[in-house]
Amino acid sequence: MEIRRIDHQSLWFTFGTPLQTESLLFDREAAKPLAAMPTMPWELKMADHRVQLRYRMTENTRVFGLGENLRGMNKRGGLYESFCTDDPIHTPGKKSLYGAHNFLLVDDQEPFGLFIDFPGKVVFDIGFSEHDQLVITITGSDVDLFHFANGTLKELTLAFRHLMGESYVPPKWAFGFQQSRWSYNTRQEIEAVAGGFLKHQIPCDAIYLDIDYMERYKDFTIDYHAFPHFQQLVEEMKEQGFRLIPIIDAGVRIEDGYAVYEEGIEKGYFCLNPDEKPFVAAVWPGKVHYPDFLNPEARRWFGLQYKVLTDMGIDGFWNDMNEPSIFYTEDRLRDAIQLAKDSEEKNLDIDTFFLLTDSFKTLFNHPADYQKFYHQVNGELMNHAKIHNLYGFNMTRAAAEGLQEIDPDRRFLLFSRASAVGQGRFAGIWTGDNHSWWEHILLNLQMMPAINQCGILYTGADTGGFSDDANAQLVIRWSQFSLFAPLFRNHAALNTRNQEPFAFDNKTTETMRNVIRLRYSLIPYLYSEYMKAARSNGLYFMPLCFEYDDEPSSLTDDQILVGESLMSAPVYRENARGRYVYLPEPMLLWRAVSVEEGDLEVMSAGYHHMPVELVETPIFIRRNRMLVMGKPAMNVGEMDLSILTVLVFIDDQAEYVYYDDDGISRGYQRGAYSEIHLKVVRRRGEYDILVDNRDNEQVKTLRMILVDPEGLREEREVTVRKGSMSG
Ligand code: MIG
Repeated sequence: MEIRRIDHQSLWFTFGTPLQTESLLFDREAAKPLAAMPTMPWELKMADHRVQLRYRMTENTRVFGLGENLRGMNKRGGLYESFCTDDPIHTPGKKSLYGAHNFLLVDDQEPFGLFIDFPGKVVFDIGFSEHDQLVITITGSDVDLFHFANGTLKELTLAFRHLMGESYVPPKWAFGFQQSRWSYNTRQEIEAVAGGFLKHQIPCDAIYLDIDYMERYKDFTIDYHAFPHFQQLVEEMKEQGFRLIPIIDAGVRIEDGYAVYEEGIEKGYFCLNPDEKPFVAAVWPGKVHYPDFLNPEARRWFGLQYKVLTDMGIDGFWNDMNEPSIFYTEDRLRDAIQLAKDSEEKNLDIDTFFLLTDSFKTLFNHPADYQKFYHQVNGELMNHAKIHNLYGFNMTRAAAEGLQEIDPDRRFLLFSRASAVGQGRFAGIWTGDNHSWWEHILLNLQMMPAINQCGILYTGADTGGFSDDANAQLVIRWSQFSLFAPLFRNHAALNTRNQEPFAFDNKTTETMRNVIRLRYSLIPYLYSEYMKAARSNGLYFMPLCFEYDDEPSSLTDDQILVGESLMSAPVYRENARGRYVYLPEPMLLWRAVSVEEGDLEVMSAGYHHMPVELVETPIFIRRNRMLVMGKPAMNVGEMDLSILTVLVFIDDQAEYVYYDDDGISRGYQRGAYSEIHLKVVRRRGEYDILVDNRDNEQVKTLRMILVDPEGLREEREVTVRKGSMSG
């Protein structure tokens, strides 16, 4: 074991010779070797080719992190397995979802963070087997481990994020509303959906193409029967304000004459059997090979395939099935069929009957199938199970790097289903196949901050729920939460009820129009917060206890902070006309009915029952903070940001840095962005407004709405030109 100190907060332990996962990027040379083992809060055990960490929890210990996972924000009481899994039923007993996010924060007298840089399975038993024991079992003995200490939960997260590197930045239009469904099957259906948004005057920036746009589910092909003149469709849609976002699956269909397949075979870019023939599994296209994304050449090859679509005007993608999902392997299916044949004439007893049905039921993503194939890593064959959690990561990295090579200065929308730590540098994620269940609104909220802690900032859930049928109320309430998420996308599964904003009754259409317009009005703030978080390795969503020290804040896990000014406390129970909220300090509640309407009410610190009608979105503005809003339009590109409304809840002094840029290029990395520094001081009922607008060329009008702790409201209009001013 080697131990090094990276900085005053971060220690690095190496066991054996770990694979370089590239989850973290930092100056490894600068880390200083330590001669002796420092005193650590946890105990270490190494046996049977495993590394195990054990920590004794007190009654008050809380554990945060673990990214995309089930249960509440405090992970205590659960058993979790990091092993990227395509599990479409997110019930509380499940141990793995699509991501492997091995970062956790132990909130105790002396808080600490741990990141386990290991690409195989890791088990986190957080007081599940024994209520006071946190046990982390790493299924291997070659691992890098990072320990973070000397700071608050927020500081420890930032220290970890600092080692990971800057998070992915999507184009600004990706903050617009997005509509998806599995599938809009034809050109006509896409045009009808776009027409629905236009007819009902509901803003929308993107419409999704699920697997049926492809020819026989072959990546980088188009089914021209269903989508004639595809490129023209892409252009027409763009003229109407909609971008089309196609899905890309991990598996490559085996089909003679299909160029991607043939080239992959020729160059040896697919995962292999032990006999070094390409491994075969079945997914949507039928039999496929999996590209070996761990091979840098294969990665570049696959990434450049996206050009087929970008050449036709496509600006964004979602990568799916990249855990990778396996429907079945040939031999496992053969065994199941054989068992069925053998059973045919028999009088099956209970055990043999279940053996038979299970042999079919367990075909899907069978754990043993992940041990059947190999990658080429540094010239050697490496078993997939050992690096499983890097697969989706490297597929997404392939896409990101390919897109960057295709068009170096352009930002593309890109998000993935499977993920691991480090992937946040390349793309976002969506949280996969949830259900149209009320419980999943809460789950969505609880996952968001943990996903951010792992460095993935661009994220959101299938709003309205993927599987099962949604009713209007669910879609509305869910949207009232998702309007705070960077990725605000309504998506539903095959054979479920339509759940587009205009798929229900007129009243619902009107409410959804208001909710989505509200989202657009928040984009100046949401984008500003996103960009600041991305550029400073900061957080966009946070649990209350990351900002407030009091006990109730650390117990609150159905409310979250959105950027530095807002708190969201959505209604997530059916038929509820309100909910309980906890306020760690006085806040201004805006019960937004629409951009233009809704009561403003100052709420005192403490617990409250808050009435919220179905048409109302509750938005909390923290004390001495500001919310910058713009005028909504039918899409992000059409928004006129020369007039901004700034809602300020002010006790004595509020400051805000409003960030903006061109939203499409990488120019911000070279300093091409603007910041307006706003400061409002309230003294004896008088306001001073200070504006510092160093780099902004545009003239802007700021409509300042100032609300004091008594709820007294004043309005000011400030015209901002280049330079500093006060008013
Ligand atoms: O096995 O492409 O999570 O969003 O609609 C299902 C069809 C495959 C799973 C994705 C979902 C998508 C669906 N896909």
